[in-house]
Amino acid sequence: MSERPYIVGNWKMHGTRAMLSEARAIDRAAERLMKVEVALAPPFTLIHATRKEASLIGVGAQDCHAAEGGAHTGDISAAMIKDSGAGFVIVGHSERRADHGETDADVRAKAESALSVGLNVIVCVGETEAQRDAGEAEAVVARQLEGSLPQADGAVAKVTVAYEPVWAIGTGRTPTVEDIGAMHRAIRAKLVSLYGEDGASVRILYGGSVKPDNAGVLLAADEVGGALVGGASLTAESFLGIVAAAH
Ligand code: G2H
Repeated sequence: MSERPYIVGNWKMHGTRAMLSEARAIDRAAERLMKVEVALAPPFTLIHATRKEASLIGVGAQDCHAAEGGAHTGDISAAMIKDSGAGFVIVGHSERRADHGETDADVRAKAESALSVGLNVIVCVGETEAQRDAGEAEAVVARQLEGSLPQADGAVAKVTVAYEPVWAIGTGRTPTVEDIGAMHRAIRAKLVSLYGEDGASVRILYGGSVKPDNAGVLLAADEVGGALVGGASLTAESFLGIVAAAH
């Protein structure tokens, strides 16, 4: 596993060009924080400009279509994302699974399309509150990993997994460090069973209400290789607070 924690900001459907100043400030600080790998996933409309403004951090997209191109009004292909300057794409975020009915098979197809054009992928998984209450959290996540992870040759080297319990997203609630550790260990075991020993090197991020004041504790949980950050990535000040906690 890479030694450096990976902290990724997911701006979701936030941001106009006025927010590029935040990306610039994050990029400037990243120069001083080389022990952490920092990346932002702005909306599609800001990928190119963010890449131009920020030269040190990674820049990625929040989704892609699985097809190479064609009659898919409003969609964006992996090749277009790569062409706009991105280096990775997030796939299978629970908001996409819920808002757009994306299945594990859809997520896998998107991931494989992204890999085929040379992008890295962050594959998101996570249980709902009802599934956790029913004691099904690990089984649900295992099923999502089995169905969503790309299987193409060499995929393992380009994949990051983000564990985001749906009930912790944007709610201010987080699992305990013990629960995060237990889930991340279960994800690690599944990665090794799916990918063989290379699965031991895949980074597993935690996501869901990560803030500057809880990041240190959450990032210290077992097998946590970084964080996928939503709300707290929207200003340089709070995002850099998380980056500093990972340093
Ligand atoms: C989880 C996370 C970022 P937030 O979706 O992907 O969002 O940090 O706002 O809970």
